[in-house]
Amino acid sequence: ASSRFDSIGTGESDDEAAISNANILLAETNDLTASKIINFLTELEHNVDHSRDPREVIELGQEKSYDLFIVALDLGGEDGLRLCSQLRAHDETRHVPILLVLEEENLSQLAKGLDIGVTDYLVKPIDPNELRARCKTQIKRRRYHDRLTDMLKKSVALAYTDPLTGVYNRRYMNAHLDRAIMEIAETAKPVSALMFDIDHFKLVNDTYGHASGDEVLKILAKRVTDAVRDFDMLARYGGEEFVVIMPSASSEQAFTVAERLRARVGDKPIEVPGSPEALTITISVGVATTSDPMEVADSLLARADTALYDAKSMGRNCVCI
Ligand code: GH3
Ligand code: MG
Ligand code: MG
Ligand code: MG
Repeated sequence: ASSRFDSIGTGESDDEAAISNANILLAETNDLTASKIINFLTELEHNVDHSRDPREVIELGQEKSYDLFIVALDLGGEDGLRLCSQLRAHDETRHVPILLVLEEENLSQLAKGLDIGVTDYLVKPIDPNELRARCKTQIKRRRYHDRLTDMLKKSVALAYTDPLTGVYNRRYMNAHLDRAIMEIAETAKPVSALMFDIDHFKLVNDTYGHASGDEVLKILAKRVTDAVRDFDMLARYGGEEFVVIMPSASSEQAFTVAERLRARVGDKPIEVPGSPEALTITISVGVATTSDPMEVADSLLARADTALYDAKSMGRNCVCI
């Protein structure tokens, strides 16, 4: 792409490449200005959508993820600043930078625009190099903002989920279970906990490698997630031990679910990359139930663990209460 950039006199093709492919939405009713901007930005390898209608711009902004809006102050009788403030009012477009395009004689409107949240501006007639520079700055800011948001989301997720399987982690599950048990005081409905552990999992690792073992854990977590109710919570309790918290579930109901999980896991062999044949994995499950709002999570889990131990002693691939 460097030859194209050379044609407009920039010597920074590496840097340019890093910010190509931006999604830009142009709101402009002046066809000449619009085609100039579109041609120029397309040559810089950006994707440009064009609209002459503020309502359509708002709609597009909801549907598609844009890196930049370029908005003309004068939209053929409609007010570009009004559009800008609407873009700022919607969650999907709130943080997308806006470049305002205006005539020199309207520069007095700029202060109002900046108040509304316009990020930068261009004065007509548009100078291509200025357009390039200002777009580049805004797109860079946008990408930086996206990266920060991404990092923040990831660190928040890390606080309550297990990175390998994506299910809740032990700490979060414990707090959730304490809350669920306290709610028994109001609901008068029992809370059950299932604890399960993969049978002879060490053998999977020893035979097919740790990476295959990880894959089994992921697929197992997915199977179990699909098999429980939306308000049941699956958490990774330890290495290959998981817990399901079931609010409003009696001992019998929990046992039925445990049997269903055991069957779901064991009935269908798991295809694992790196292993020649699909692996049949079984689990042993311990079930414990409480109707006492004063019981603590650790005590209920200890009872589930004891039941799990019984299931192992009974020969595995079974459920104990
Ligand atoms: P049992 O039927 O008594 O549960 O036998 P087991 O082999 O499953 O039990 P054991 O506790 O002896 O071994 C558990 C194994 O789980 C040992 C450990 O290497 C493996 N494991 C724990 N966490 C992970 C993990 O994150 N990934 C992989 N691949 N293996 C793990
Ligand atoms: Mg074990
Ligand atoms: Mg095990
Ligand atoms: Mg174990």
